[in-house]
Amino acid sequence: MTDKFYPFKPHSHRVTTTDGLFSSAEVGLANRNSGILLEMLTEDITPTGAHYLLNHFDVPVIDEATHKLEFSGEFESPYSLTMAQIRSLPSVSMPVTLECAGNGRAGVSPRSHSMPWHYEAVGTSMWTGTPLLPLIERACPAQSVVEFSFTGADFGYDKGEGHYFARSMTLDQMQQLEVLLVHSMNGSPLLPQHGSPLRIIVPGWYGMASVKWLVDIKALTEPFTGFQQVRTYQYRQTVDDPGQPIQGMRVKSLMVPPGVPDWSTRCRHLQPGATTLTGRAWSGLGAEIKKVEIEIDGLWHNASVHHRNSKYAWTQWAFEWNAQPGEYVLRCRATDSLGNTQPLEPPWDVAGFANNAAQTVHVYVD
Ligand SMILES: Nc1nc2c(c(=O)[nH]1)N[C@H]1C(S)=C(S)[C@@H](COP(=O)(O)O)O[C@H]1N2
Ligand SMILES: [Mo]
Repeated sequence: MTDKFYPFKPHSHRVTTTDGLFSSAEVGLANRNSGILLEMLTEDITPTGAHYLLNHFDVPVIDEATHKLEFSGEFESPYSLTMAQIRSLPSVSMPVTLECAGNGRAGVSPRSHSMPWHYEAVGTSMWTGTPLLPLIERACPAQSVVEFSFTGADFGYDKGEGHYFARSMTLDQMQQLEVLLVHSMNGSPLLPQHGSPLRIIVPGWYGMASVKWLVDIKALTEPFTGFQQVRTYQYRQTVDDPGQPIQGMRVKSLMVPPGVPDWSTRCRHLQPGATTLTGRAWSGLGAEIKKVEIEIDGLWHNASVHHRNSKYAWTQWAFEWNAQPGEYVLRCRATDSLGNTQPLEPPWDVAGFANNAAQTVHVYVD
């Protein structure tokens, strides 16, 4: 549907950047799109029910018995696959950390009207499926093909444009990132909200690339111009800036908030003495975590960094703190193998994307 015939035009524009309290529409989004519980950062694999969720529109309910994946567009041998055929293909399981590009948006000021994440839009699952590239090659893309679009079954409106959620990638990108066609999460079939029965997982990139409820892979002879490719998920300095496409995750770390919370203020209370601060760190494009530092009372200390269990999974870190009575603002920041370190202040982006500023945790040692 084009903008011209869109009947809800007066209600279709997005509120521009805002500050202060969250709007009721933002709270509505937050109630649908839950985040990880930070205490689950102790686990290598996030329990499925605690993995964050980001759904733009409504969850489509798909019957796996009749679902088909189409290879369409400029292929010499287009074909389709049933779920039974997909499940019988060579199987690969890989732990992959996904993070939403909007994670941290609530910390960017003024912020854009969208999902108001604080820190919690991240998680790691054991994804099972089959490598995507051989399936694309089997359909024989025409010589003139430049990229491939991935379309989900979910339809909705943004900025007045009706569209199915869809993204694109080139063959080179898919090859470098070992993109998987996925039907299972942590050993069970995908849940409806995580893309049942079929999605892709794009390791190393922000989550928007990992299209859920996948119905179609199209070979294109021109770059894809779908809404989710060009009208959002771009780093923009101003609203008129065409922007730079968002791809790899920026280096980031999070800590399990130590101690126990106060129910209403969420401030943390801790007993004095030895306590282990721990959390996770990750980066994009398969880069390794080289260093995690913890700030206590204005001094930065090196945490110990454990080994990750896959090129695309987060790393655990830990630091022994002898907590003395007082009030503290703790921070953690990671550095990756490409030399990138988390900033202390949020990087600026019009839509509040990819805010990887160091997390702060306020604690009272009683
Ligand atoms: N079809 C479809 N795929 C989608 C989305 C969506 O709304 N529709 N959201 C994307 C975004 S922005 C993210 S961060 C991840 C979230 O995956 P999860 O909900 O399984 O954690 O899915 C991506 N794939
Ligand atoms: Mo996202």
